[in-house]
Amino acid sequence: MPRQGVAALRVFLPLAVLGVLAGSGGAQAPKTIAQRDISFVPRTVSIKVGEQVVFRNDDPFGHNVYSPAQENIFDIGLQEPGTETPVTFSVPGEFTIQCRIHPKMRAKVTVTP
Ligand SMILES: [Cu+2]
Repeated sequence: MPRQGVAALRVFLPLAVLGVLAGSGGAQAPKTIAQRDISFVPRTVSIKVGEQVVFRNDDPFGHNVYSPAQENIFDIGLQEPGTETPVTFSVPGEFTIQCRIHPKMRAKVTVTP
C-alpha cells in the first residue's frame, strides 16, 4: 500500500507542476499558432496576460520561432516538424512573432491585462 501511494505521487506531482505552468484555473485550451506553408496560421491571436500560445510546426521542415521584443522575449530554437511548443506571455502588449529561418514569416500576439 505505501508503495502504491508513492507511485501515485510520482505521477501526480509532474501533472501538478504542469497545471501551475499552464495557469491552472483555465479550462480553456491554449490558443495555437501553426506554422504552415512558411506562414503563421492564424497570423493574429489575442490572449490574456499569463496565458499561453502553443506554436505548432505543421510543415515538413524546421522552423525557429522567436520574439524580438524586449518583453516576453523567447526563442524556441529549431522546432522539428509535428512538434508543439507552448510559450507563456507574462507582459501585456502587442508582440511580433518571427521565424529566424524564414524572415518573411510574421504573426502578432496581443496580450491584454
Ligand atoms: Cu520558418
